[in-house]
Amino acid sequence: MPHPMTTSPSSAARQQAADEIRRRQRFVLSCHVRPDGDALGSELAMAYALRALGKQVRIVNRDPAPPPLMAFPGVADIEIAGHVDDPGDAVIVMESGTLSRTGVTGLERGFIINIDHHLGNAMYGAVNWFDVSAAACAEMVFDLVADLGVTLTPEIAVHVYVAILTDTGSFHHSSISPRTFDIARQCTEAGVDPPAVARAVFDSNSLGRLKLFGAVLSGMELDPSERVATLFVDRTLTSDCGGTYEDTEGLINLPLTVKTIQAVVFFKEEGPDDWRVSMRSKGDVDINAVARAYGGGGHKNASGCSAVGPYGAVKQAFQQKILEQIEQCTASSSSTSRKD
Ligand SMILES: [Mn+2]
Repeated sequence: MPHPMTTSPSSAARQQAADEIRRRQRFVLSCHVRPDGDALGSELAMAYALRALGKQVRIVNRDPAPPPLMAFPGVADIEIAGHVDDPGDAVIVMESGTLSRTGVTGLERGFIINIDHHLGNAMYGAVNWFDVSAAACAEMVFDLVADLGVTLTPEIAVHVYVAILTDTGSFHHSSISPRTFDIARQCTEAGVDPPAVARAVFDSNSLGRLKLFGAVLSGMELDPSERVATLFVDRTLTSDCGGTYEDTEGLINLPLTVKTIQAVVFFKEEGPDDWRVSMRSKGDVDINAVARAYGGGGHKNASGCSAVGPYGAVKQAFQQKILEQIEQCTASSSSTSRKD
């Protein structure tokens, strides 16, 4: 969970990042595997700013962008590769807690500038600028672009805006600050059209994705107390709907829109009796504790792991462990605030 940091170490690192960028010419930018709106927006805002300064930039990601984000400037030109031979004069890694999270080898031979807002960043760079108070990594990039004296062009502004819009869950999460809206305002003044961006990001799904959402949600199971929702998908269901596993992105959040539901567990079949397990929760329900018990991890409200075994047994084990976490919260909140 984000918390305010003292400004001095962060601003010293920010200045160091700007200084190192000014004195270098050739850059490689990368981000975490399966890039999201913040990873791509941060990279592209940075890339446009560096090019405005006359520098050479390559963006190298292991995985392609989600289809709705392909519509934004420069996204289609990103190189998709698992290795770089030439790390240039500097590598700027954004949104990655560790360097291996990029899935790109060869970056480690470069001069690394690490820019991130996730708790627990491994500080793997020659420069490490890390600010957990930023609602999106792109808020940091926005500051860096200003430090470098680059004008906020429509291209830079749209990428910063998309990053903030997506990383805050459409202005839904606790990481939002007045500053988030101030940056969004400046992006809007620089030419961003918020309804057009929202249409492109949220209203550009394939029909297969919508049908898959319907099929998976139709199969949703609830425990008797209606606090834990269980979702299931396999390759057969996916292809019957004309979708892909990537199309299930974001689906896990929908059960949480029901008031009574406190947690969701989503099982994706990877192979026979082999499951990719994603979990989400509300408030103080710590599903990360459940993921850690299976060798996985993430955050308190969003975590994941792998599990093996017959579906019925795996499902029951997770449902029980999640209910235990919910009971723990209920017990601690009723002991501090008795209503009777
Ligand atoms: Mn982010």
